[in-house]
Amino acid sequence: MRSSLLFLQCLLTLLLLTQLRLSRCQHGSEEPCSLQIVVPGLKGETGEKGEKGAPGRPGRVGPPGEMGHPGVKGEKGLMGRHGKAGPAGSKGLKGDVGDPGSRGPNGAPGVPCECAPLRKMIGEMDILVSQLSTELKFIKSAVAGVKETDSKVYLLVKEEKRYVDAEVYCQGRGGHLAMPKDDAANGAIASYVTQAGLTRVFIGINDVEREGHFAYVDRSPMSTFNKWREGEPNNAYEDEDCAEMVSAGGWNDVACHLTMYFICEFDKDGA
Ligand SMILES: [Ca+2]
Ligand SMILES: [Ca+2]
Repeated sequence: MRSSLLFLQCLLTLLLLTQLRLSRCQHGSEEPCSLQIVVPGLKGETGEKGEKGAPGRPGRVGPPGEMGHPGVKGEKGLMGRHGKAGPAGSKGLKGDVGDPGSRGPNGAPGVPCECAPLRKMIGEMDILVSQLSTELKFIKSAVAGVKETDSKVYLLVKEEKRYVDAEVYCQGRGGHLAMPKDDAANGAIASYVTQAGLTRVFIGINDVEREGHFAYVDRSPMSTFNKWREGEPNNAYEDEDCAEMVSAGGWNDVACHLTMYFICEFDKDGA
């Protein structure tokens, strides 16, 4: 290494001397230009060691080193801060029905209705009418012994009277002696007589005004309907101008001066 440096120094010195000689020739000296070869002298003695030179410039950056070995796992760090809230999730399923809540407070009092007393009165009257109807029905059937159809009320009067007096009695109460004008009415009267255990009662039929031409006691004419028994009316002894009903419902003309029980009839509509 050291010898190589020395050789390189000698070579450089020789080259420098050659150039110096050439430059003198070109600058027009009077002497003819001739090429002289300078031969280096003998190697001198080794000089004294020089002083330490200034530090050299920093070298170039070297290539990256190899990847190191993985280090030992460190200890677990402290818990980080809370992250930001995530997006809302999807809607969940419907839950079960909850328990009933407690009872709420009472509402405000309502507005008093003026018709309330009237309703109460009507309600009480309805009850009263119902009671009176029941009582009247009882009096009619059990006490007075009344029988009735859809349009008539019949009353058996257990007082023996002549025909004329019986009619006066009935008229005094707003009616007449019973005037059966159809099977329904005749049947009702007949059952009434039978239930009373009677065999004969006066009814409102007579031929007082004209013999043989019977009419009802209110002077209304007789229709085709009649319940004359077999062989009646016979005007027996030419003295039978009034009529009676026997228990089976048949009619018979009898003397008006006889006295017997009788049946009054009253219109339900009061006419
Ligand atoms: Ca007669
Ligand atoms: Ca007769």
